[in-house]
Formats: sequence, structure tokens, C-alpha cells
Amino acid sequence: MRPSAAPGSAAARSATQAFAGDIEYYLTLTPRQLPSHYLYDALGSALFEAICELPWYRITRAERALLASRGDDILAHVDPLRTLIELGPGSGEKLAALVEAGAGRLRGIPLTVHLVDVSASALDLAGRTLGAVNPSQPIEIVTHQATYETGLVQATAHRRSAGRTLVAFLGSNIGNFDPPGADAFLRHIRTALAIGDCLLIGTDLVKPEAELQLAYDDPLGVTAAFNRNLLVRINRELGADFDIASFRHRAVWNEAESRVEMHLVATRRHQVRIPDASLEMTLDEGETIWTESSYKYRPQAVVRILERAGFTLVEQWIHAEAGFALTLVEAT
Ligand code: AVJ
Repeated sequence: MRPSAAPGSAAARSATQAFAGDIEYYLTLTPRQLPSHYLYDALGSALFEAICELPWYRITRAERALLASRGDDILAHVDPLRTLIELGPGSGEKLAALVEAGAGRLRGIPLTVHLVDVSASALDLAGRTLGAVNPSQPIEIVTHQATYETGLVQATAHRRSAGRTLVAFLGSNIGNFDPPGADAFLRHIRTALAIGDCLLIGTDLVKPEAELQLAYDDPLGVTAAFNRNLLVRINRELGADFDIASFRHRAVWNEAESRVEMHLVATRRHQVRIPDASLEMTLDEGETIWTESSYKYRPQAVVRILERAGFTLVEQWIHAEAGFALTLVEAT
């Protein structure tokens, strides 16, 4: 994988400084926390791809199945689609499934696909995946190495004047936003769109606690490795001395907040130094660092937050067995 900035370059230095600043800020909050987007260095991204293959983590497969079986219905509602924007494409396979399922409807008329991601390696991979889709459907791929917000503004500035635009925000990535953050982000998407444009959003649904527990604390320990790798990353990039073996992974379903939380729990009282973030701290035995929230929705709640943001429901498709929803809304 290609790093997003050349090692030793000015860009890499300022990225490290931003990382150091965030680590110092979030680790000294009560309770201690770390922003979940830092889970995705090269190893973290590979571990996340492995999570998607776990039998207990069904989001990716459920969504792919819906996109393949309902892709034609989805695109029928957004006809004639000329601009497709995906926020956080990952491997690109979800969008490829949609384009493949709807190829007949696209009728070989050129489609511009904008991919927005902060990770250069994700953009590379997604670009290659989409480039290999059905050769009779011409696709022009434009990549934006940027945050969702910035990339979306860049992409919509270059939308085709003919036809309609669809924004795809898949994989239940909305789950990482807290409720006010989700509202603000959906309003931001609405503002970037024109009336008649659409948004397709994938959300994991509230389901029995035992299923959530297995999805976020899997028997193979892959999710635990994904979580603890954040400490490995801080050791490597900021010269820290986290003793990885002194932390265990904990996933809890917080019913009141409707979210699964991931934490790292110190198994003994000890000191940690993070020289490049000018931080020294003592962690008590049992003290936790909160590394991620994955909010789970009820189908109606998804519709409600989208309506609040200025969209109107077109259709919602539910994978009942896995507890996952794809919701298509129109900017009105
Ligand atoms: C990529 C944010 C959708 O919350 O399910 C997987 C990340 N964390 N296992 C999720 C994740 C633990 C994932 N998202």
C-alpha cells in the first residue's frame, strides 16, 4: 500500500503533528478516548477487510447482497444517472456491485464516478475495482483524496450538467457519527446536492445484543487486533511505549445510546509515555480508552434523520436476517 504522504516530507510531518495533537487532546479527556478514524493505518485497513470476511460481521455481505439484488430498482429511481459519488469507497466492491446490477439501465451511456477518501491506498484499490467492471459500460473515474466534506464539494462542483447525481454513503459508516454529528453531516450532503439528486445510505440496524457482541468481539480475535493495533500505531508514529499485552479489547452494547462501543482496557496499573505528543500518563487497572462508537438504527429512525436533513424517502430495502437497511432518498 502507498502511504498518503512521502515519509519525511512536509505533508507527512504535518499529518504526524495533527495526529500528535489529537492524541494529546483525546487521551486526556475523561473518559480517555481516541478518534476512530485513526484505526485505519495500512495494517488497520487490512484488519478491517478481514473483519468483513468474518462470519459474525454481516454488514458487508448483507449490503453487497442488497446492492446486487436491488441495484436495478435503485438505479430505476435515479434514472438517468450520470454522476455517482461515493464517500469512503473502501475496496470499491460495493459500488461495483451496484453498477454491475444496474448496467442494463445505464445503457452504456458514460457515467462519471467520483471516489472520495482520505486514504490514497483505498482510492487506488477502489479505482482499480471499478475500472474492471463491465467493459460495455464506460466509466470515468475521478478520485478526491480528501475528507468527506471537502471531497463532496469538489465532486459536486464537477457534476455532469445532464442527468442526475447519486451520492452513496455505504457500509454503515454513518454509524461512527454521534447523533448531532450525523444530522450535521446529512445536512451538509443535502446542501451540496440539487433538487432531484439522490442519496443512498447503508445502515446497520438494532438487533439482539448477543449478535452485536459477536460482531464486535469475534471469537477469532480479529476485531481485538484491529482495536489494539491503534496502540501499535501510536508506538510507531509517536514513539510511545504502550505495552500492547497490558490492554484487552472490550465491546459493549450501550442500549440507552443505541451504540456498540469499543474500548481498550488496561489490565494493570502502569505508566505510558508518548514523547511526540508530550504526554505521560498513569493508567489504573481497569481504566479504559474509548476507541469507537458504532450507532445502530431502527429503519424508521433512518428515515427520520434523513427527512430532518431535507430529503424525502424514495424506498428502503431491508436485509431482515442480517438486520441491515439500504435507504434511498431524494433531495426535495
Ligand atoms: C467501518 C465504521 C462501519 O462500525 O461496524 C468494524 C468499523 N469496528 N468492527 C463498524 C468496525 C469494529 C465499522 N465501520
